[in-house]
Amino acid sequence: MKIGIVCYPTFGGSGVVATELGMALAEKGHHVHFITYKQPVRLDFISSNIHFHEVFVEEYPLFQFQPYELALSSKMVEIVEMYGLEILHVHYAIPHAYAAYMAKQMLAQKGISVKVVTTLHGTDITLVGSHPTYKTAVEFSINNSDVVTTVSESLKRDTLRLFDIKKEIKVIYNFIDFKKYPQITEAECKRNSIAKDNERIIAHVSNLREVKRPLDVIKIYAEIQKSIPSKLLIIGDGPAREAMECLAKELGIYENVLFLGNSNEVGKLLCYSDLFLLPSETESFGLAALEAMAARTPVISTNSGGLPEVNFDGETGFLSPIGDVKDMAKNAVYILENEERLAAFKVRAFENSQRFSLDNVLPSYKEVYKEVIG
Ligand code: GMT
Repeated sequence: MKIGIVCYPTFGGSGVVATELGMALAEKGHHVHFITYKQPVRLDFISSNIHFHEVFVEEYPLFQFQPYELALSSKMVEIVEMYGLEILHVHYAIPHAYAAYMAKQMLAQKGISVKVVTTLHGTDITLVGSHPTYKTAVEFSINNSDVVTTVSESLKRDTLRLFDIKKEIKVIYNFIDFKKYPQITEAECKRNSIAKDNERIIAHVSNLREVKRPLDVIKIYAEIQKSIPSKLLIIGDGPAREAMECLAKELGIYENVLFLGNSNEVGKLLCYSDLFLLPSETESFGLAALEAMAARTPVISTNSGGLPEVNFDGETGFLSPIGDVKDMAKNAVYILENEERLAAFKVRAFENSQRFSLDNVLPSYKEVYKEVIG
């Protein structure tokens, strides 16, 4: 098949899933064309079937905001025509689904048919997409896609609750390509470069936006380290970083918190970790939690959105109500205070992550593509 993939090229989960999907399809012999404004951060040109087409936005002094959708839809038309693409698979509705609809219409005028598959990822529905500023256009683009998928049952329910949807929505969970996931042995994982022998290592990975409740991460850790000697790794960067640093200083724990910034090697960094914190306000799936579990790290998270579909309470970690810092800290201490208990949680976290392997999930996307192109 010849597939165009449109996504955000940054460290966010939707871009990561789109990139991994494209690379997996290319490895299976499909021709995959990434169409976006920058080369996706996780994109490896591992196969001659992978192509990247940069969307260039011409700046003009009249524009207060650059018309990216226009440039994107023009690029989609160009690439579909040039390479005979059969499918445009757009990840994240805003503005990709809308731009794909426009591209499809422009191509139809030339007698060229292309199918649009839209994968909804989370904030494109729950936070941004349902805002009155965008709602009409997002609803229209979802209803006019040929196939719509969501990354969890919870996101499907949210989409049906927040929009007037006339289409069937298929749930296809996010996945991990375990082949690429570093299976680092304990000996290889040089924990003592980060923490002393008697210290536990706790991690958080996100874009440090408000929706992740990043200050709760610091507050939970402040509680944990009262009884568990430990270090906290913050992987990722974003608007709340300074506030997190200030709070850590205020609570007297700053020297135990390591801000590591964005990384392309999350898997390797997680090999150091004993526990993962994800106290998000909302999370359609929580790819970061899955990546943690794949690195044998139990997860302390909220019970919001799709997190209960990924993290099983009392088995792979614990779920708590949003903002309940005390409960999350209590659960974290329960896991960390006992060596055998921690080991059992690590095993179960890893075993559960296997449900979301590339081999289990890729066939669902291939089925969708086959159905849509008939
Ligand atoms: O979490 C973010 O703000 C990034 C966002 C994205 O689109 O890059 O993540 C969303 O998509 C991920 C991949 O499907 C999901 O794992 C995240 O749970 C989801 N984020 C939210 O729903 C807040």
